[in-house]
Amino acid sequence: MTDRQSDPARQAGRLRTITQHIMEQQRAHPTATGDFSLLLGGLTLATRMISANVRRAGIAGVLGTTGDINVQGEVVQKLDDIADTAIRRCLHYRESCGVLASEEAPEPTVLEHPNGVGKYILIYDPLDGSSNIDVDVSVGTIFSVLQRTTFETGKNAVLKDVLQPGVKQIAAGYVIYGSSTVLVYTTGAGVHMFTLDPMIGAYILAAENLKMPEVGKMYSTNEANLDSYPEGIKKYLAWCKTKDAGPYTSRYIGSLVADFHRTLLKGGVFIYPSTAKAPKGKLRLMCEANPMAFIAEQAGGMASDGKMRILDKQPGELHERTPLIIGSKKDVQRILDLCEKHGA
Ligand code: AHM
Ligand code: MG
Repeated sequence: MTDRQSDPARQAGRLRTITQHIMEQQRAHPTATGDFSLLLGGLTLATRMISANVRRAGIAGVLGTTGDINVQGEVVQKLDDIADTAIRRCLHYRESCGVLASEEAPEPTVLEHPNGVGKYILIYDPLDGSSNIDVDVSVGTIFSVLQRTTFETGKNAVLKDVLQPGVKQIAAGYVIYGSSTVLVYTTGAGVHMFTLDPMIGAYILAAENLKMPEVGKMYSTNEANLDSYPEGIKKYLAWCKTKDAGPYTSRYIGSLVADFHRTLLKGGVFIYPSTAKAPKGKLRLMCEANPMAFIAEQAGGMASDGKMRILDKQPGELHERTPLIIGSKKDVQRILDLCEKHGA
């Protein structure tokens, strides 16, 4: 490296932050108003705050549970609560944001703004992978953005606006609080990845237009549930262990964000089908499966519930669950063929 290349000032000039990236994308779409960057700005601020809390969790005394049970019937961790509050606070005053729908709350919250109704709906899982918080394993935030269609007020009208299929998402993404804090997002024009530089507190572009390998060598599933998996999935997992498959590796973290992030970068497949414990699947369609499916498809991958494309599913309720098979195109297709033959 020459002196000129290693000069920190020159390097800083080459860095692209997420704000610059979003503005460039916006310029490429002349009809865009800037409202959307305002929304994403609030979200990136919130995830930086969450990241700071996750990094200091053991020192700041925020490990453990709050003692509450959420709408999903699950124990609320202190960090779940901190993450949800950070997102609400950072989005509350952004006029473009009209509705917030959290995995932690039973109903969507309509935001009142002095100058009218915000046009975007943010659906999110504030801290995914809660069971991993206390053991220092990667967790994440997942988000999906929809546009309001009716702008009507009243509980039922808002729900009608929120319950749109994933294909209508105008943006989706996640942040993984892992060995570094990484944000991945799409607005339907490719998948872009940023790393949080803790020294300057900004997300810096790491890769543009990410593509998932067409086929991978890893499968990711909670195999303890195998006995009650659908036959097609059982057949696939049996095949993965044959010489023919040549050989596959098993990786399961138990944080969707972390399992999906690895699948996006390395290829392979993540499977959470229906089980005896969770007959409709465990993962939430609107705040977990839809955003990941949008990213997977934009990266050249696939996402299905075993019978149909995730993004085409019409949600009947905000916290609806779904089976999820997501990852490299050829791996997902192989599973779907087996599901068709043997049952999904
Ligand atoms: P959470 O949003 O309450 O953390 O639950 C979702 C998590 C996913 O991150 C992960 O894929 C799955 O639950 C793990 O479930 P299991 O422990 O049944 O394997
Ligand atoms: Mg979750």
